[in-house]
Amino acid sequence: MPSHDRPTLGIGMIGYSFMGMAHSQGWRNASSFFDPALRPELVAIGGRDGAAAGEVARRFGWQHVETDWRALIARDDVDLVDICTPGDTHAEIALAALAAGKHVLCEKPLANTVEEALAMAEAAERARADGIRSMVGFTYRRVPAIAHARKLVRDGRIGEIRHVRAQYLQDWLVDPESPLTWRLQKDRAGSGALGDIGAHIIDLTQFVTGEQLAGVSAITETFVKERPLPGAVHGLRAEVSDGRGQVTVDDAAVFVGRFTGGALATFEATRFATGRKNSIRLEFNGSRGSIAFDFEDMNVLQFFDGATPATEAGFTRVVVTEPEHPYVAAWWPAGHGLGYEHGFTHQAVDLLTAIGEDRDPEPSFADGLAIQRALDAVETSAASGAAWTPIEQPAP
Ligand code: SOE
Repeated sequence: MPSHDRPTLGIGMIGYSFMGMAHSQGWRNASSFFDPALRPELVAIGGRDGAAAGEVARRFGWQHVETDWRALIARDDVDLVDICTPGDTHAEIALAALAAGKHVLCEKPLANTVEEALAMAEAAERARADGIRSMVGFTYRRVPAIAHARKLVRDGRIGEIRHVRAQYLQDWLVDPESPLTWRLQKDRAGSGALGDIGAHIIDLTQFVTGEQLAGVSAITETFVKERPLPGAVHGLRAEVSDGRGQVTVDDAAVFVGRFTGGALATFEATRFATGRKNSIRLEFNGSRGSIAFDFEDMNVLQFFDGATPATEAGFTRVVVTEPEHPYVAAWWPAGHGLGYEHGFTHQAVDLLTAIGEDRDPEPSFADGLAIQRALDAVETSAASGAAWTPIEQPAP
């Protein structure tokens, strides 16, 4: 049972839109269902539009609103800075927060460039010496079925991994009149489908296999090159205005790769998979078995155990809602299932636990840097006509 005598950790979150709301409910629920070593206090939410940030503060229970992110970082009652803003601001905010001695949670991808990600990883490493922790928000690792897949792989249940198949499919840009929001601008988002959702499947495949992507050969495409400029924004929806502008990021990225352990991989990240809203499909084929996952059926893991006699073998539909499965015991009785938002609660709990127990949370900024290098290799390969492009590996 959650206890209420845990020491508190003051949270200051910058950004209040989609991710801001997802993180808000994560912080809110962390000590309601779980009992992490520290209890989060929702001290301040930051956003330039004070009225809009204030509305989110009222809905989720943030105590204060700051319209200047530097003022939020400077607050004595803020111990951890949670960055939920577009990628072009991650590095500046994270570096300032670390310099001020604050723990940092930063949304994915870590940054817009390898240079920024490197500076952030180095600053995080320096701050670590003073007990300051940092983590990058690849939340889908915390979907129970995915965490369970990693455990099966670690326990050797599928043996040596030969094939990795990963797709992240969305369709919210199929309409050519959909507005040119910040996610379609390279200077704000870094890249398109590649960094926004391709980064997730790179992280997930590395997380499940325990290996690193070693190199890639890639193609990318921008199917709709010009779109209406955005007008007024209402919550998560933007109106269109009269002008038009250039799309400066990829709409889709397709690449093959090789993992450090030798597995061959295919990746597809697209916002043009008509009818697919948020489908993350992963499959791992090993020498002893296979695992498959689809976020559209996120409480289920398909497991093929090669040790089963051929007459009885087949993919088993494992419903990942038992108390023995990762994260599940804290929630509902078996069979009741979890959703998209629960990953953000698990993320908050894992981070609070790591800080409270003086351990390094995962994924670290160094992990975020490794993924940034993979994204960069995909772009380099695509620009050169799909030439094989090795990815610089983290120091052992
Ligand atoms: C938009 O494509 C987006 O919100 C991503 O930015 C998130 O990381 C993913 O969870 C859902 O889609």
